[in-house]
Amino acid sequence: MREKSALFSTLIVLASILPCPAAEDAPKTSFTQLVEEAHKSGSPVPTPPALGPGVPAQSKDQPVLLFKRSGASGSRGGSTIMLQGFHWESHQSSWWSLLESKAGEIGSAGFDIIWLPPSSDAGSTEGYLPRRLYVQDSAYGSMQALKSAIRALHSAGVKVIADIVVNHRVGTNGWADFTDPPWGQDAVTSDDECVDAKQCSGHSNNPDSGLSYGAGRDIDHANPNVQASIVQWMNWLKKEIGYDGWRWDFARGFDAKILAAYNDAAPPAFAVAEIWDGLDVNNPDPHRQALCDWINSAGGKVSAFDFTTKGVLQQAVYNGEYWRLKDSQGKPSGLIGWWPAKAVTFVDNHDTGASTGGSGQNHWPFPSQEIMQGYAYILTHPGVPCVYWPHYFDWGVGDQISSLMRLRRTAGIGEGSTVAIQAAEQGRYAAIVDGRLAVKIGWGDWSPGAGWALSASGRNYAVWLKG
Ligand SMILES: [Ca+2]
Ligand SMILES: [Ca+2]
Repeated sequence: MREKSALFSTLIVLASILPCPAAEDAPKTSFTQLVEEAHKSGSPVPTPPALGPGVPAQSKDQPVLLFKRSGASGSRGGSTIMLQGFHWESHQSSWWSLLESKAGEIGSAGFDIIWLPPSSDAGSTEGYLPRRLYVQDSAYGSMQALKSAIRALHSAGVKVIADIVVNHRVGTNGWADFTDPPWGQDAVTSDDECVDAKQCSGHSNNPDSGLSYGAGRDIDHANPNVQASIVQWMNWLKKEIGYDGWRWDFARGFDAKILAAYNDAAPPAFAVAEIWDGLDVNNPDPHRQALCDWINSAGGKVSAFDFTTKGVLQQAVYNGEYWRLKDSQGKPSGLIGWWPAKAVTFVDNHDTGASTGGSGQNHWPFPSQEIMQGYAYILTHPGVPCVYWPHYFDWGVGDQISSLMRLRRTAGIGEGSTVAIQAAEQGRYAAIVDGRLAVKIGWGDWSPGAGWALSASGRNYAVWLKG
């Protein structure tokens, strides 16, 4: 654990924000291209990209005065670690009961936060087509089982994050007959598919304020009745169900400023948004710039999953292209290189990776044989690392992940830690973090030298602590 004065924390935050370069064009790679890119494991080794120097930034919405370290409140000494507490096939079993039975293990492993799947009644068993928001009986179990699991997790010292899906909603019997809470059809955006299909008897005068989603009715978040209803529901989730914070699903789906207003009106211990844009792995800067811009738009109050780091890291591991992990300014290439305090890093999630007991989604998986290289990187680097349930509990590497988590905490590595990259080339990457921890991934040799103790190692990774 590190003790830091408030001023020092502020300086770290400022240092983290200022390098964000000015906005560039949003990446134009489609989701399909992105998936194809990820699957090109056998592709020829490309030439290292010539990245221009980042332009120091004065974005329109400087977050400096707005920013608060809300993430730290869910942490133990700033080394916050998160667990994604489900996968795509979790609905097949009594998941809330399983979580309750594992609560002690989750807490003692050192997870500060767990993210649960969407728990409202839904038109799909996974929960991402929410129907009756106040009905918390779902394929994962009953409301009573959910509340009981959350109580057990709280007793184990773990905060619980709800998956908030409000970009869209489905009707109770038809396309847009919303009950519990009741919303009129003026809750539906004017450009939703149900208007064209003449399945709504009415709709809002406003078009979507973000991306649309074809499988559910896109909601008009400018509608004051909708806004009040969502805020009331989220506060009920806190008070009645016991949730502590929010994971914002499909945050590209509507105006970030309204999302931030909801977040403010139902204040979380921790909040993180899913912003999953297409990535050109040979030019990742526009991708992480878009994450910075979104965080700024939301007033700097909500973190973002670091999809840039995920994409660059797995590409590096596929072909040994570890030069990808160092940007033109010598920093990490993902969001953690520019705004680490707002980055939630991960190796895979329920959409990108494999799931246990079924085919799952598996849209953009990390190379499975090298999964521990991924964890050796994110658990030794800044940001808030998020461990994926199947990796920890089902893949036989839980002990290795747990060891890395202990080293992170022992060395006091946290959201704003400083990375000094020692090697980034074909076959190996090495860095010293905060002067206390050294890490190497890849098959190439590297050692921090005298005065360091080898503290964890496995397939193509090693971690040392300063002696
Ligand atoms: Ca829609
Ligand atoms: Ca939308």
